[in-house]
Amino acid sequence: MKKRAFITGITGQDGSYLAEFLLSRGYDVFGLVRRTSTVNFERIRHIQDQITLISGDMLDQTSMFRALYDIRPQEVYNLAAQSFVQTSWTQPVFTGDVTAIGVTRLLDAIRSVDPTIRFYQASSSEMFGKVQEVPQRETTPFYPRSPYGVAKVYGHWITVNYRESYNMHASSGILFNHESPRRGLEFVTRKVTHHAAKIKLGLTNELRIGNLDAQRDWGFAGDYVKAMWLMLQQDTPDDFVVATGKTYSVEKLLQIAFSTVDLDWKNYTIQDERYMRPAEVDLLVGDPSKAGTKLGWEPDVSFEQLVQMMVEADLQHLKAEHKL
Ligand code: NAP
Ligand code: F7E
Repeated sequence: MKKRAFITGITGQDGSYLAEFLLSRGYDVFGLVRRTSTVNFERIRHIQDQITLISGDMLDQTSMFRALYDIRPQEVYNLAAQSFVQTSWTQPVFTGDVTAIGVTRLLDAIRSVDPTIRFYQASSSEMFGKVQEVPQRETTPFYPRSPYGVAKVYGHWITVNYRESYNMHASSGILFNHESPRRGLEFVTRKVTHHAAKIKLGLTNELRIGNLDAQRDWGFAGDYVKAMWLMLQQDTPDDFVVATGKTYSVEKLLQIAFSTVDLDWKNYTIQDERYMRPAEVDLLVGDPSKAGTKLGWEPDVSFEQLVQMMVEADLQHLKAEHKL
Protein backbone atom coordinates (compact mmCIF):
# COMPACT_ATOMS: atom_id res chain seq x y z
CA MET A 1 0.00 0.00 0.00
CA LYS A 2 1.27 3.50 -0.88
CA LYS A 3 2.28 5.81 1.96
CA ARG A 4 0.10 8.90 2.36
CA ALA A 5 1.57 12.34 3.08
CA PHE A 6 -0.40 15.47 3.94
CA ILE A 7 1.23 18.84 3.22
CA THR A 8 -0.05 22.17 4.52
CA GLY A 9 1.22 25.08 2.39
CA ILE A 10 1.30 22.92 -0.75
CA THR A 11 0.68 25.98 -2.98
CA GLY A 12 3.86 27.63 -1.63
CA GLN A 13 7.44 27.33 -2.84
CA ASP A 14 8.47 24.45 -0.56
CA GLY A 15 5.10 22.71 -0.77
CA SER A 16 5.43 22.38 -4.54
CA TYR A 17 8.98 20.95 -4.37
CA LEU A 18 8.08 18.61 -1.51
CA ALA A 19 4.99 17.33 -3.36
CA GLU A 20 7.15 16.57 -6.43
CA PHE A 21 9.73 14.83 -4.25
CA LEU A 22 7.17 12.67 -2.43
CA LEU A 23 5.46 11.72 -5.71
CA SER A 24 8.85 10.58 -7.01
CA ARG A 25 9.11 8.39 -3.90
CA GLY A 26 5.77 6.74 -4.63
CA TYR A 27 3.63 8.56 -2.04
CA ASP A 28 -0.02 9.48 -2.34
CA VAL A 29 0.18 13.24 -1.79
CA PHE A 30 -2.61 15.35 -0.22
CA GLY A 31 -2.44 19.10 0.28
CA LEU A 32 -4.37 21.65 2.32
CA VAL A 33 -5.51 24.67 0.30
CA ARG A 34 -7.34 27.69 1.63
CA ARG A 35 -10.21 29.35 -0.17
CA THR A 36 -9.19 32.29 -2.36
CA SER A 37 -11.28 34.33 -4.80
CA THR A 38 -8.84 33.54 -7.60
CA VAL A 39 -7.03 30.24 -8.00
CA ASN A 40 -3.32 30.32 -7.02
CA PHE A 41 -2.12 26.90 -8.12
CA GLU A 42 0.72 28.14 -10.40
CA ARG A 43 3.40 26.20 -8.54
CA ILE A 44 1.51 22.89 -8.52
CA ARG A 45 -0.32 23.06 -11.84
CA HIS A 46 2.09 20.60 -13.47
CA ILE A 47 1.33 17.93 -10.83
CA GLN A 48 -2.27 18.80 -10.05
CA ASP A 49 -3.64 15.61 -11.60
CA GLN A 50 -1.33 13.51 -9.39
CA ILE A 51 -2.22 15.05 -6.01
CA THR A 52 -5.41 15.54 -3.97
CA LEU A 53 -6.25 18.99 -2.67
CA ILE A 54 -8.35 19.38 0.48
CA SER A 55 -10.01 22.63 1.44
CA GLY A 56 -9.07 24.03 4.85
CA ASP A 57 -7.25 26.74 6.75
CA MET A 58 -4.64 26.92 9.52
CA LEU A 59 -7.10 29.17 11.37
CA ASP A 60 -9.82 26.51 11.33
CA GLN A 61 -9.09 23.44 13.42
CA THR A 62 -12.22 21.62 12.29
CA SER A 63 -10.96 21.61 8.72
CA MET A 64 -7.63 20.10 9.79
CA PHE A 65 -9.31 17.47 11.91
CA ARG A 66 -11.59 16.49 9.04
CA ALA A 67 -8.71 16.37 6.54
CA LEU A 68 -6.66 14.10 8.80
CA TYR A 69 -9.67 11.91 9.57
CA ASP A 70 -10.44 11.45 5.85
CA ILE A 71 -6.85 11.01 4.60
CA ARG A 72 -5.33 9.03 7.48
CA PRO A 73 -1.78 10.01 6.46
CA GLN A 74 1.38 8.45 7.86
CA GLU A 75 3.29 11.74 7.51
CA VAL A 76 2.25 15.40 7.93
CA TYR A 77 4.45 18.28 6.75
CA ASN A 78 3.41 21.63 8.22
CA LEU A 79 4.69 24.21 5.73
CA ALA A 80 1.77 26.67 5.92
CA ALA A 81 2.63 30.06 7.38
CA GLN A 82 2.42 33.80 6.89
CA SER A 83 6.07 33.56 5.86
CA PHE A 84 7.08 37.09 4.82
CA VAL A 85 9.02 38.76 7.64
CA GLN A 86 8.20 42.36 6.61
CA THR A 87 4.45 41.65 6.61
CA SER A 88 4.71 40.28 10.14
CA TRP A 89 5.13 43.85 11.46
CA THR A 90 1.98 45.09 9.74
CA GLN A 91 -0.02 41.91 10.52
CA PRO A 92 1.48 40.67 13.80
CA VAL A 93 -1.69 39.12 15.21
CA PHE A 94 -2.56 37.28 11.99
CA THR A 95 1.04 36.07 11.73
CA GLY A 96 0.87 34.72 15.27
CA ASP A 97 -2.47 33.05 14.65
CA VAL A 98 -1.38 31.21 11.47
CA THR A 99 2.35 30.70 12.05
CA ALA A 100 2.31 30.00 15.80
CA ILE A 101 -1.13 28.88 17.03
CA GLY A 102 -1.80 27.10 13.72
CA VAL A 103 0.92 24.61 14.70
CA THR A 104 -0.91 23.75 17.93
CA ARG A 105 -4.19 23.33 16.06
CA LEU A 106 -2.55 20.86 13.70
CA LEU A 107 -0.57 18.97 16.36
CA ASP A 108 -3.64 18.61 18.51
CA ALA A 109 -5.75 17.42 15.59
CA ILE A 110 -3.05 14.78 14.90
CA ARG A 111 -3.07 13.75 18.56
CA SER A 112 -6.84 13.19 18.39
CA VAL A 113 -6.99 11.41 15.04
CA ASP A 114 -3.82 9.29 15.15
CA PRO A 115 -0.87 10.13 17.43
CA THR A 116 1.39 7.75 15.47
CA ILE A 117 1.40 10.17 12.49
CA ARG A 118 4.91 11.55 11.91
CA PHE A 119 5.02 15.36 11.95
CA TYR A 120 7.42 17.87 10.39
CA GLN A 121 7.43 21.51 11.53
CA ALA A 122 8.90 24.19 9.25
CA SER A 123 11.01 26.07 11.76
CA SER A 124 13.27 28.89 10.65
CA SER A 125 16.70 30.46 11.09
CA GLU A 126 14.74 33.67 11.85
CA MET A 127 14.41 32.19 15.35
CA PHE A 128 18.14 32.97 15.84
CA GLY A 129 17.55 36.62 14.88
CA LYS A 130 20.13 38.64 16.81
CA VAL A 131 22.53 35.75 16.76
CA GLN A 132 24.04 34.53 20.01
CA GLU A 133 26.61 32.30 18.30
CA VAL A 134 28.27 32.00 14.87
CA PRO A 135 27.59 29.69 13.11
CA GLN A 136 24.12 28.84 14.44
CA ARG A 137 23.38 25.25 15.38
CA GLU A 138 20.62 23.28 17.09
CA THR A 139 21.81 24.36 20.57
CA THR A 140 22.20 28.10 19.79
CA PRO A 141 19.77 30.16 21.93
CA PHE A 142 16.93 31.87 20.05
CA TYR A 143 16.60 35.68 19.89
CA PRO A 144 13.90 36.43 17.29
CA ARG A 145 13.76 39.94 15.80
CA SER A 146 10.31 40.05 14.20
CA PRO A 147 6.76 38.94 14.97
CA TYR A 148 7.40 36.21 12.39
CA GLY A 149 10.50 35.02 14.24
CA VAL A 150 8.62 35.06 17.55
CA ALA A 151 5.78 33.03 16.02
CA LYS A 152 8.26 30.47 14.69
CA VAL A 153 9.85 30.12 18.13
CA TYR A 154 6.39 29.25 19.48
CA GLY A 155 5.85 26.74 16.65
CA HIS A 156 9.22 25.17 17.36
CA TRP A 157 8.66 24.76 21.09
CA ILE A 158 5.09 23.48 20.80
CA THR A 159 6.46 20.80 18.44
CA VAL A 160 9.11 19.86 21.03
CA ASN A 161 6.44 19.94 23.73
CA TYR A 162 4.04 17.57 21.90
CA ARG A 163 6.97 15.24 21.26
CA GLU A 164 7.86 15.18 24.94
CA SER A 165 4.30 15.29 26.35
CA TYR A 166 2.66 12.72 24.09
CA ASN A 167 5.63 10.77 22.73
CA MET A 168 4.77 11.92 19.19
CA HIS A 169 7.19 11.56 16.27
CA ALA A 170 7.39 15.35 15.82
CA SER A 171 10.53 16.89 14.29
CA SER A 172 11.51 20.47 13.66
CA GLY A 173 13.66 21.49 10.71
CA ILE A 174 15.45 24.76 11.40
CA LEU A 175 15.86 25.75 7.79
CA PHE A 176 17.96 28.68 6.68
CA ASN A 177 16.84 30.77 3.67
CA HIS A 178 16.15 28.64 0.62
CA GLU A 179 15.17 29.97 -2.74
CA SER A 180 14.27 28.89 -6.27
CA PRO A 181 12.63 30.16 -9.46
CA ARG A 182 9.34 29.52 -7.58
CA ARG A 183 10.21 31.92 -4.74
CA GLY A 184 7.64 34.67 -4.10
CA LEU A 185 8.49 37.96 -5.84
CA GLU A 186 8.61 39.86 -2.53
CA PHE A 187 11.63 37.98 -1.15
CA VAL A 188 14.97 39.61 -1.87
CA THR A 189 16.54 36.89 -4.06
CA ARG A 190 13.61 36.64 -6.45
CA LYS A 191 13.07 40.39 -6.39
CA VAL A 192 16.68 40.88 -7.50
CA THR A 193 16.77 38.11 -10.14
CA HIS A 194 13.39 39.20 -11.56
CA HIS A 195 14.53 42.82 -11.79
CA ALA A 196 17.90 41.92 -13.32
CA ALA A 197 16.04 39.99 -16.02
CA LYS A 198 13.46 42.78 -16.54
CA ILE A 199 16.17 45.43 -16.86
CA LYS A 200 18.12 43.25 -19.30
CA LEU A 201 14.99 42.92 -21.46
CA GLY A 202 14.28 46.68 -21.31
CA LEU A 203 11.07 46.22 -19.30
CA THR A 204 12.17 48.48 -16.43
CA ASN A 205 15.23 50.51 -15.54
CA GLU A 206 15.48 50.46 -11.73
CA LEU A 207 15.40 48.25 -8.67
CA ARG A 208 14.41 49.74 -5.31
CA ILE A 209 15.91 47.82 -2.43
CA GLY A 210 16.55 47.95 1.33
CA ASN A 211 19.53 46.91 3.46
CA LEU A 212 22.47 45.81 1.29
CA ASP A 213 24.60 44.65 4.24
CA ALA A 214 22.36 41.88 5.58
CA GLN A 215 23.99 38.47 5.23
CA ARG A 216 22.13 35.24 4.66
CA ASP A 217 22.92 31.55 4.25
CA TRP A 218 21.02 30.92 1.00
CA GLY A 219 20.39 27.43 -0.42
CA PHE A 220 18.18 25.83 -3.08
CA ALA A 221 14.64 24.82 -2.01
CA GLY A 222 14.81 21.63 -4.09
CA ASP A 223 17.71 20.43 -1.93
CA TYR A 224 16.04 21.40 1.34
CA VAL A 225 12.76 19.48 0.95
CA LYS A 226 14.76 16.25 0.90
CA ALA A 227 16.00 17.05 4.42
CA MET A 228 12.37 17.41 5.59
CA TRP A 229 11.56 13.92 4.33
CA LEU A 230 14.75 12.43 5.79
CA MET A 231 13.79 13.72 9.25
CA LEU A 232 10.55 11.75 9.16
CA GLN A 233 12.35 8.55 8.09
CA GLN A 234 14.46 8.46 11.28
CA ASP A 235 13.60 6.07 14.12
CA THR A 236 13.52 8.94 16.60
CA PRO A 237 12.25 12.49 16.08
CA ASP A 238 14.72 15.34 16.52
CA ASP A 239 15.58 18.92 15.49
CA PHE A 240 18.00 19.72 12.68
CA VAL A 241 19.64 22.82 11.25
CA VAL A 242 19.49 22.73 7.43
CA ALA A 243 21.86 25.21 5.80
CA THR A 244 24.82 25.48 3.43
CA GLY A 245 27.33 26.82 6.00
CA LYS A 246 28.16 29.80 3.75
CA THR A 247 26.88 33.35 3.98
CA TYR A 248 26.60 36.19 1.44
CA SER A 249 25.45 39.80 1.61
CA VAL A 250 22.53 41.27 -0.32
CA GLU A 251 25.16 43.32 -2.20
CA LYS A 252 26.90 40.11 -3.33
CA LEU A 253 23.52 38.77 -4.47
CA LEU A 254 23.09 41.92 -6.60
CA GLN A 255 26.57 41.54 -8.08
CA ILE A 256 26.05 37.92 -9.12
CA ALA A 257 22.52 38.41 -10.47
CA PHE A 258 23.35 41.48 -12.57
CA SER A 259 26.66 40.07 -13.83
CA THR A 260 24.73 37.02 -15.08
CA VAL A 261 23.08 39.38 -17.59
CA ASP A 262 26.30 41.44 -18.14
CA LEU A 263 25.07 44.49 -16.23
CA ASP A 264 26.52 46.51 -13.33
CA TRP A 265 24.00 46.53 -10.45
CA LYS A 266 25.20 49.98 -9.28
CA ASN A 267 23.75 51.63 -12.39
CA TYR A 268 20.18 50.45 -11.65
CA THR A 269 19.78 50.08 -7.89
CA ILE A 270 18.25 52.69 -5.56
CA GLN A 271 18.13 52.26 -1.79
CA ASP A 272 14.62 52.87 -0.49
CA GLU A 273 13.61 53.33 3.18
CA ARG A 274 10.37 51.44 2.54
CA TYR A 275 12.29 48.17 2.38
CA MET A 276 14.22 48.69 5.63
CA ARG A 277 12.95 46.73 8.64
CA PRO A 278 12.19 48.03 12.17
CA ALA A 279 14.61 45.40 13.51
CA GLU A 280 17.06 43.61 11.23
CA VAL A 281 18.66 40.18 11.32
CA ASP A 282 22.21 41.11 10.30
CA LEU A 283 23.96 37.79 9.88
CA LEU A 284 22.78 34.23 9.49
CA VAL A 285 25.04 31.27 8.80
CA GLY A 286 24.11 27.75 9.80
CA ASP A 287 26.14 24.75 10.85
CA PRO A 288 24.50 21.78 9.07
CA SER A 289 26.88 19.15 10.45
CA LYS A 290 24.19 17.32 12.47
CA ALA A 291 22.02 16.97 9.35
CA GLY A 292 25.11 15.75 7.49
CA THR A 293 26.03 13.15 10.09
CA LYS A 294 22.60 11.87 11.15
CA LEU A 295 20.54 12.33 7.98
CA GLY A 296 23.28 12.01 5.37
CA TRP A 297 22.01 15.30 3.92
CA GLU A 298 24.07 17.86 2.06
CA PRO A 299 23.17 20.59 -0.43
CA ASP A 300 23.94 20.15 -4.15
CA VAL A 301 23.40 23.67 -5.53
CA SER A 302 25.86 26.50 -4.74
CA PHE A 303 24.80 30.12 -4.20
CA GLU A 304 26.21 31.20 -7.59
CA GLN A 305 24.39 28.35 -9.36
CA LEU A 306 21.18 29.21 -7.51
CA VAL A 307 21.24 32.89 -8.48
CA GLN A 308 22.12 32.07 -12.10
CA MET A 309 19.32 29.46 -12.24
CA MET A 310 16.83 32.06 -10.96
CA VAL A 311 17.96 34.78 -13.39
CA GLU A 312 17.76 32.34 -16.35
CA ALA A 313 14.27 31.22 -15.30
CA ASP A 314 13.10 34.83 -14.93
CA LEU A 315 14.47 35.70 -18.38
CA GLN A 316 12.52 32.79 -19.89
CA HIS A 317 9.26 33.64 -18.08
CA LEU A 318 9.46 37.30 -19.03
CA LYS A 319 10.28 36.56 -22.67
CA ALA A 320 7.29 34.22 -22.89
CA GLU A 321 4.98 36.65 -21.05
CA HIS A 322 5.97 39.65 -23.20
CA LYS A 323 6.40 37.63 -26.42
CA LEU A 324 10.02 38.79 -26.77
P1 NAP B 1 5.45 30.37 1.02
O1 NAP B 1 5.88 30.21 -0.39
O2 NAP B 1 5.09 31.72 1.54
O3 NAP B 1 4.20 29.38 1.25
C1 NAP B 1 3.39 29.47 2.39
C2 NAP B 1 2.21 28.53 2.23
O4 NAP B 1 1.38 28.65 3.40
C3 NAP B 1 1.31 28.83 1.02
O5 NAP B 1 0.89 27.61 0.45
C4 NAP B 1 0.14 29.54 1.68
O6 NAP B 1 -1.07 29.42 0.95
C5 NAP B 1 0.03 28.76 2.97
N1 NAP B 1 -0.79 29.45 3.97
C6 NAP B 1 -0.59 30.70 4.48
N2 NAP B 1 -1.57 30.99 5.36
C7 NAP B 1 -2.38 29.90 5.43
C8 NAP B 1 -3.56 29.59 6.14
N3 NAP B 1 -4.13 30.46 7.00
N4 NAP B 1 -4.13 28.37 5.96
C9 NAP B 1 -3.60 27.49 5.08
N5 NAP B 1 -2.49 27.72 4.36
C10 NAP B 1 -1.89 28.92 4.53
O7 NAP B 1 6.57 29.79 2.02
P2 NAP B 1 7.79 28.78 1.71
O8 NAP B 1 8.96 29.59 1.34
O9 NAP B 1 7.30 27.69 0.84
O10 NAP B 1 8.06 28.23 3.18
C11 NAP B 1 7.41 27.06 3.67
C12 NAP B 1 7.45 27.06 5.19
O11 NAP B 1 8.81 27.07 5.61
C13 NAP B 1 6.83 28.28 5.87
O12 NAP B 1 6.28 27.84 7.09
C14 NAP B 1 7.99 29.20 6.12
O13 NAP B 1 7.70 30.07 7.19
C15 NAP B 1 9.06 28.20 6.45
N6 NAP B 1 10.43 28.58 6.17
C16 NAP B 1 10.78 29.04 4.94
C17 NAP B 1 12.09 29.34 4.65
C18 NAP B 1 12.52 29.81 3.29
O14 NAP B 1 13.63 30.35 3.18
N7 NAP B 1 11.72 29.61 2.25
C19 NAP B 1 13.07 29.15 5.65
C20 NAP B 1 12.69 28.66 6.89
C21 NAP B 1 11.36 28.35 7.13
P3 NAP B 1 -1.46 30.51 -0.20
O15 NAP B 1 -0.76 30.04 -1.45
O16 NAP B 1 -2.94 30.38 -0.25
O17 NAP B 1 -0.99 31.86 0.26
O1 F7E C 1 15.07 39.13 3.23
C1 F7E C 1 17.10 42.22 3.08
C2 F7E C 1 16.17 42.04 4.27
O2 F7E C 1 12.64 38.86 2.73
C3 F7E C 1 16.43 38.77 3.30
C4 F7E C 1 11.64 33.88 4.67
O3 F7E C 1 11.55 32.77 3.83
O4 F7E C 1 13.93 33.41 5.19
C5 F7E C 1 13.07 34.40 4.69
O5 F7E C 1 13.12 35.57 5.50
C6 F7E C 1 17.27 39.98 3.68
C7 F7E C 1 16.75 40.77 4.88
O6 F7E C 1 14.01 36.90 3.62
C8 F7E C 1 15.23 43.96 0.54
O7 F7E C 1 16.21 43.19 5.12
C9 F7E C 1 17.16 44.16 1.50
O8 F7E C 1 17.83 41.12 5.71
O9 F7E C 1 14.34 37.63 1.32
P1 F7E C 1 13.96 38.16 2.64
P2 F7E C 1 14.11 36.79 5.21
O10 F7E C 1 13.55 37.97 5.90
O11 F7E C 1 15.51 36.39 5.54
C10 F7E C 1 13.64 32.98 6.53
C11 F7E C 1 14.62 31.90 6.89
C12 F7E C 1 12.23 32.61 6.72
O12 F7E C 1 11.91 31.74 7.52
C13 F7E C 1 11.21 33.49 6.08
O13 F7E C 1 9.96 32.81 5.97
O14 F7E C 1 17.28 40.89 2.58
N1 F7E C 1 16.54 43.06 2.03
N2 F7E C 1 16.36 44.72 0.59
C14 F7E C 1 15.35 42.91 1.45
N3 F7E C 1 14.39 41.99 1.63
C15 F7E C 1 13.28 42.10 0.86
N4 F7E C 1 12.30 41.16 1.00
N5 F7E C 1 13.12 43.12 -0.04
C16 F7E C 1 14.06 44.09 -0.24
O15 F7E C 1 13.88 44.97 -1.06
